[in-house]
Amino acid sequence: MKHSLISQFENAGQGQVFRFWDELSPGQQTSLLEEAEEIDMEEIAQLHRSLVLNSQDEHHDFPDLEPAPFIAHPAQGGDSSAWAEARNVGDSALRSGSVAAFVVAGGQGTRLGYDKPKGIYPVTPLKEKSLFQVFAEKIRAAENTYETTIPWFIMASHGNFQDTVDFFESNNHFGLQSGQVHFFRQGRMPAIDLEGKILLSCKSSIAMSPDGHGGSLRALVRSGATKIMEENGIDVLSYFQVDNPLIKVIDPAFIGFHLQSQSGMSSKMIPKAYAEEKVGVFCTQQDKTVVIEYSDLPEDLMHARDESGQLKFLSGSIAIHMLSREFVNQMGGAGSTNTSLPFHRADKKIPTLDDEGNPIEPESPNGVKFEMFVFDALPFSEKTVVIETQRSSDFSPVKNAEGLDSPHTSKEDQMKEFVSWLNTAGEAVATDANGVPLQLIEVSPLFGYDGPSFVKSWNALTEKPDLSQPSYLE
Ligand code: UD2
Repeated sequence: MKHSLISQFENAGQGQVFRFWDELSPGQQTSLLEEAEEIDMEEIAQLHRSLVLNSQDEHHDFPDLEPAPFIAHPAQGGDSSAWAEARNVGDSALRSGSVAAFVVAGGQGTRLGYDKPKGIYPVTPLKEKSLFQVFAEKIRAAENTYETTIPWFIMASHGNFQDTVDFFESNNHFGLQSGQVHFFRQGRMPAIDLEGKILLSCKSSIAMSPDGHGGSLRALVRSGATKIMEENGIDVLSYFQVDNPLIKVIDPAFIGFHLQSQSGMSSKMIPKAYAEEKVGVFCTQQDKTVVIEYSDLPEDLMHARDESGQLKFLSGSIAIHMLSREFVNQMGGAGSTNTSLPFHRADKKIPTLDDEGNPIEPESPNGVKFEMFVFDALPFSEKTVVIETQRSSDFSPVKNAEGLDSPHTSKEDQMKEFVSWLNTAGEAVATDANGVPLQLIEVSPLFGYDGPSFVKSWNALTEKPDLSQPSYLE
């Protein structure tokens, strides 16, 4: 007898998913059915209608868009007493153990040309520590400072989950307790062709891909992460992306501003370096804070300038957020209201099969993937706050193999920050014209994670290293 799911797919015009059914082994049939079960066919049909057939829906014009307000950093004229107060609030929250870290690590790292989970990628200048190790050590450093435990939630995708878990296990969780590191999988969505047909990647498998970092909100709820938070008295999640080794994983001032404003979701911004920089932009639309992704921002707005000649839409989103547990529950499907994030369309080259089962390796996009973006949750947060941060101490992502935002630029930026801490400690360091030290320098987060913590450890050293040689401070 035909499986009822197969009939459902046929009735929805998606019978092609099972066209090689009779050639499959029983094990392959089961796994194909399991994938098919994850798919909401009504949702796929609706996305095909709205994002493919009526694709002008994706190209908005923004008549009422204004730059979003933000709290300026003290180094840029912000109110230093307000920052000190926020920091105190954040310090107390950390000491009381109500903060956890959360990294989204489900992306595919295609631009970097790396086929392992991106968190495994070596990024530090001297020791070649992986991204995951850098984050783990920053968490441990904060734990030491606040005499607390900071749980860490890690979202991986179906494709990289096991490799991610294995990497942590084989490295003893980089000194964290295994019980404080919580891994979970994000959801996935099938790719479709332009006619709306779900594509196969091989005879026994559907072309599924991660549902975007916006999928993290429902995955946090579905995986039980928000339950774990509740049981452990965790109220806020410090959200960051896996590609940014410079991130302040734990930032008391940011935590403080978030808590003071009773916000569901808060964000950090940096002034964009140039108009076309590939970061979203914080804007206000009908009294709500929104992020408009760089690819959606119309050219004229991207280049618009204010009276002083500065970019009008200056606030770059660097994907660093604070999320309250309650807000995650609300957005992730555990609340009483049904709030879901919109999907965005990405046209991709999707390897698939022809009707005879021969593989097709397309040379131009042949299908569409769907992703949710976490920043689309911002307008759902009743209150929200955007604070300014400094690029030099929070943002230098590794995205491309070479050029901008590459391992090379990120290592240089890490070393420039280490040099600035050494300078604060009164130590002169020989650098080139860009401030990059002439010899490799690396500072373990456990030695120092910002100016003050570094200076403290530096002053306690009985023997200072010779900085005219490659130096590692740990
Ligand atoms: C993102 C932002 C951009 C800017 C920039 C800063 C979007 C659409 N754009 O650009 O505005 O803030 O970052 O660096 O987000 N990920 C998952 N699951 C997925 C997809 C992605 O976990 O299904 C993770 C991925 O592992 C990475 C992060 O999300 O940590 C960012 O993904 P990306 O590389 O696609 O984002 P990017 O660089 O286009």
